[in-house]
Amino acid sequence: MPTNTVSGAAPDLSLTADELAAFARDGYVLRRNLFAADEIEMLSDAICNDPAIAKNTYARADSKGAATELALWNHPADDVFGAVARCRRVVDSMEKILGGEVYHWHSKLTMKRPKVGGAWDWHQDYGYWYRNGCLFPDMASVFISVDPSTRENGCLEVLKGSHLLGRLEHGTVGGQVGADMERVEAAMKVLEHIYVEQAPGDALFFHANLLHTSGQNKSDKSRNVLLCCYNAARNSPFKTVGQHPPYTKLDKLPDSAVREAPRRVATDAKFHTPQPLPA
Ligand SMILES: O=C(O)CCC(=O)C(=O)O
Repeated sequence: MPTNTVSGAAPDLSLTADELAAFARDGYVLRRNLFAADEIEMLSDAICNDPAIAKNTYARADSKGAATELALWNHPADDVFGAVARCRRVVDSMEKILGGEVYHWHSKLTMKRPKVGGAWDWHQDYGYWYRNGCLFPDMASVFISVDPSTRENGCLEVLKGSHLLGRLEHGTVGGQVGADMERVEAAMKVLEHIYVEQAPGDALFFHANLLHTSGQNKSDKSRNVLLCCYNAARNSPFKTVGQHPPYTKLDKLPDSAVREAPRRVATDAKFHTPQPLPA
C-alpha cells in the first residue's frame, strides 16, 4: 500500500502526492486494500445482521423500475460505520483532496440484492447536493466495497475527467436524481468510460462532479457498499434543505479505532427517513 512519510508511531495511510495528482486529473483515484479483511468483515456483519440496518433501509427505483436500496445518516455514531467515516486514512485524504478542514456530510449503505438489485442512473453527487444549498462543489466521497464490486453485480462506472465539466442540469429519473442525458451522451463521446471493479476493502475516492452510474445486479451475490461523503468546512450550506444539517465538527479517530469499534449500530444513530425527491 502506498504510504506517506511516517510521522509518529502509526503509518500515514492517506493519499499520496501521486494519488492526489491522479484525482485532480481524473476526478477519482482508487486505493486498493484501504481496509483490511477483518475490518470489512465487521462492516459486512453489521450490514447483514444488525436489525437497525434492515429497519432503516429504503428503496429508490431506477429508470427501469428496479429498486436499489440504501440506508443513510448524517452524523457518524460510535460504531464501526462511524469509525470508518472518522478514521485518519479517510479524513486526512479528504482534507488533502478538498484543501482544508472537512466535515462529514453523510454516510450511506448502498445495497443491491442478488438478481433484483437496481441501478443508479448517471448523475453527479453535486447534482443532489447543490439542491441542499452547498455553493461550491467542494465535496467528495469514498466508495468502500464491502462485497466484491464487479461488472456483473453493478460496480461503479465513471466518466474519467468529467468532474471538469462543471455541474450539469439534473432532473428526476425513476425515484432518483439523474443528469441531463443529452450532455452525458455527448460527454461519453469524448471521455473514457471506466468500470471500477473493486475487491472488498478497496476504496474509490471521487469528486462530487464526477459523472457516475452503476448497473443492476444480475449476479447471485449481493453488492454492498459503504459510501462516506464529505463537505469542506468552509462550504456549509447557506440554507437547510431536507435532513442535512450545517457544518458539524468532525472528530478524527486513529486508524486503529475501526477494529476497536462496537460492531453493532449505536443506539443513538440517527438515520434519514425516506423523503420524496425535491422538485
Ligand atoms: O452504489 C452505487 O452503485 C452508486 C451510489 C451513488 O451513486 C450515490 O449514492 O450517489
